[in-house]
Amino acid sequence: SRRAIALAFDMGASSGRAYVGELAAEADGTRKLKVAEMHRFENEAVRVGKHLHWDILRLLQEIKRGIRKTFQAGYDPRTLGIDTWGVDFGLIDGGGELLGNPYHYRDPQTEGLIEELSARFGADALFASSGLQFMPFNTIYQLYAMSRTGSAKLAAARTLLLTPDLLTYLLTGVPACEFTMATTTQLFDPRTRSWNKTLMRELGIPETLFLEPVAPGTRIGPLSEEVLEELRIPPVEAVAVGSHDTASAIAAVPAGDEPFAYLVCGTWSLLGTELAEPVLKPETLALSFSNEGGVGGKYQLLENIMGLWILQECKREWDDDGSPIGYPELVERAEAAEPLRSLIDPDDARFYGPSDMTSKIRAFCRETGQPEPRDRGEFARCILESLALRYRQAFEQAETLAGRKFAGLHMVGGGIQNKLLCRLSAGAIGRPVFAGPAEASAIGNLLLQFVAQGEIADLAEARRLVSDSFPADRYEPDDREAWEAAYGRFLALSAASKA
Ligand code: ADP
Ligand code: LRH
Repeated sequence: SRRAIALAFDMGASSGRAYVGELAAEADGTRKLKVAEMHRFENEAVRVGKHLHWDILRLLQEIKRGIRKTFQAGYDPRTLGIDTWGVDFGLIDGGGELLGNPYHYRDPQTEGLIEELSARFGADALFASSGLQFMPFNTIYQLYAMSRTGSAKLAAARTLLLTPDLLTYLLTGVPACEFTMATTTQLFDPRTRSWNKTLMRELGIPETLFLEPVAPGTRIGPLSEEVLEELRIPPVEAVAVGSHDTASAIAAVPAGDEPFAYLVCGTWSLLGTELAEPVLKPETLALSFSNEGGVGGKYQLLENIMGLWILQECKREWDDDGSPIGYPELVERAEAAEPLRSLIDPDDARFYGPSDMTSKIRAFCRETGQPEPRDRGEFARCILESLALRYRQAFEQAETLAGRKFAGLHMVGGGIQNKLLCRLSAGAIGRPVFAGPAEASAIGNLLLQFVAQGEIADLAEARRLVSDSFPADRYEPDDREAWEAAYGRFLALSAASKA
């Protein structure tokens, strides 16, 4: 029989990667998860006229390349799973074909729609019906933008597939809708755990587009004959994992039975805690927290924070200017820069859109009476310290909303390769940070495939396997007084910039 091997595709907004995972018994009888990177590729928005798109067929091509490389390396995965960023989707016509290139969630078409729908339905009612923080990218605003402009694609569509479901469909021909992704749309009602069809009707969004969600760990079907022939591989079965990358990452947080706080640190920073039920009270909305569906029937009470996107965009600017710089060097320069010289509010709306990031940061500093960063090290330091202070705010808000205290913060995701950020976060929060694994989304993705394969029983067993297989790094808080003063400054300037 085939060994317990699975292949995960984790598609982030900045890069995609393929990880193969194998459950292997150690000499002492314990099981460990061994992972190896098979493929990695860049991902970015493509601008076409006024719109931003994902190059979805290129992503499909990279997935095929990753599958081929995995078999060439001698692995024989039984299953394959895909997780991606949330909210985005492709539309399928009556003949089963994809209607055009999906929009990128930073497409400007949703500008002003949060305000419009909140005024029309009432912010509290709108929030209670989805449990989600109002983010301009949520699927509801994207579909409403299409419906109110009479989109021909929307009119021709028969089925909506969220990005991981779309990529799985392109490989298998089987349309499906996975639960954790469904909960990022703001059209899914956590109270009834079903689609909010009344809201869809009122917004001119055809309710027939939406399939019944399936739970993470559901087997979807074999890769199509065409794909098997093209790649010359034996049958592989696609599994719906925690298909939202955030849900997959949280599934791989090496926490035990105690309540815990996590930070999924990539393009976005998602900070929160895991609960059995959503928290739909007005305070959740007031603090801009979301209740997203998680693996194992859990709910994730978390806040979307702008995250390393700001640094990514500065780096892109420098790279495009012809003097490229790598993250390790950027972090070194930040390390050498003067501490706490100037701070920004990372969630200021101006930082959401692409381009001109260094000018936006300089303008924020000017407007708030702080010195402007002068070089790359100072820009990076300003972004990282501001994020760390913002994490403290979200950490405390999560404690308040959940009515719990956390011993420390588990940090996972690509951002933890930035050790300076981990250290600053421990300092700002005043609690230890437990960092790892960096490839949490890919690992969580693999774990759910092993659940589908019958190799792992549940989420608790999955997390034990992570802590046995990938020891976390620990960062201790330092310099209490300096951080307290900085936090006061941060709160004042973020309040001032909102006013
Ligand atoms: P996503 O899944 O959203 O594409 P990742 O989890 O891959 O994002 O994290 C990407 C971020 O990780 C980058 O924005 C960058 O700030 C950080 N990063 C990646 N590699 C390094 C590195 N070698 N050193 C420091 N930071 C890094
Ligand atoms: C992080 C993430 C986040 C949001 C955003 C669109 O990659 O999935 O949870 O949904 O992307």
